[in-house]
Amino acid sequence: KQIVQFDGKPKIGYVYSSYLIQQCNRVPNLTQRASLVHHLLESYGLLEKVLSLTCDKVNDDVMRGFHSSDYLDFLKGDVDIEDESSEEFGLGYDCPPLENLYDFIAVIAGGSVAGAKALVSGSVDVAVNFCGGWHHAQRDGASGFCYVNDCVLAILELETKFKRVLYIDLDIHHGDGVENAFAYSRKVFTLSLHKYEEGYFPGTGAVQDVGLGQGRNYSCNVPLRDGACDETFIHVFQTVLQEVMVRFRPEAIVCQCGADGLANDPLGTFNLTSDAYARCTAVIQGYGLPSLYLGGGGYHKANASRCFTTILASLLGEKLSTDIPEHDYFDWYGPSFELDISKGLRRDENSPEYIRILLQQVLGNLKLISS
Ligand code: V1S
Ligand code: CA
Ligand code: ZN
Repeated sequence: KQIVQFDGKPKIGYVYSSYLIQQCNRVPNLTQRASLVHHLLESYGLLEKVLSLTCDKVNDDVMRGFHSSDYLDFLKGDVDIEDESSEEFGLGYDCPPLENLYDFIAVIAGGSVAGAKALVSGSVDVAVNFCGGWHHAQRDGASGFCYVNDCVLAILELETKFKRVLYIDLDIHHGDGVENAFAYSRKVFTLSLHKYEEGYFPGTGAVQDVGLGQGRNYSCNVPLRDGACDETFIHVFQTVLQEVMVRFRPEAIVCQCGADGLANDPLGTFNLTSDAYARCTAVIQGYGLPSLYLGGGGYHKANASRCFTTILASLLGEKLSTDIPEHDYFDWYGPSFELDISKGLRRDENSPEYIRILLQQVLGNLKLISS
């Protein structure tokens, strides 16, 4: 049973600063996407319906709440890719040495921490930062286009007020950095749905991986096969989330909305449309808890932008016209110039039998959460 705790419409905060967008536009393989997203939201008039949350760079103390001093000191120096320590700290193929890396990570972290602070102060019920969601960054190194784990830093901020925080990861990749950060904790429950297959990045997230030590049973992994379609994804998500909510009873939620599960994503192999994402976020919204929604992957930039826009509209309870309004980035949305994304032709390899066994295993694991 869903309990709605907001009185009337939730107050939604949108994290924005021009510097955040400018820096987020530099993320490898996602250049310019942040501008695309911001301008599509604006063109639909959605930014008039949210509270703007400004943000700044986080200070060193905040950063050291998760990342190691060695890693941070390394990023503050002149990163030389020829240097041995570059590899040690994860800089290289997926995470090239961007200029002024430390300023970059400080503002990327600042966006999600600003969203979390607004939830802690109660100035908003829901916060959104599509420039966040960099879930692979580890305590002591960059990984998979992620140099700083803003998801972890935002959760740490939420923990100052909320006793139990649930992290949900909708990106097609396993949310390994966040899971590792809280693997030993009972205060943060991590749930990731992802493609899991040999050779697929990052290679972790088996259904048997449920957390460590005191935190055993407080991590949940839902490995899926190629071609996952909206119906499969929503069914699995809703079923698992319901059980997590009842057993873990979170006081706040962080949801990474990586859009690389969309059909035809250059790095993904699922077959989702924006509808799957909007329905998952609507399910979360139905629980009425303070929630922070972040971005993440999504390498067909126009489609990711369509998806994030559909998510925010759904959170606001707004219905959008499928005709993309004319604006500075309009050309990116051709040839359809429509908001809706059609599903692809991939076969859903998640057979009903596979899903039945998967849910049996996952729900079995969740029964072991101590209440
Ligand atoms: N899949 C994939 C992929 N593609 C790339 C890539 C593409 C173009 C480039 F110019 C540079 C890199 N890297 C990868 C993956 C990392 C995916 C990160 C996803 C991030 C997220 O969406 O979850 C959140 C923002 N990296 C790898 O597969 C690693 C290698 C294993 C690939 C082969 N090389 C030679 C070594 C590293
Ligand atoms: Ca995921
Ligand atoms: Zn991803």
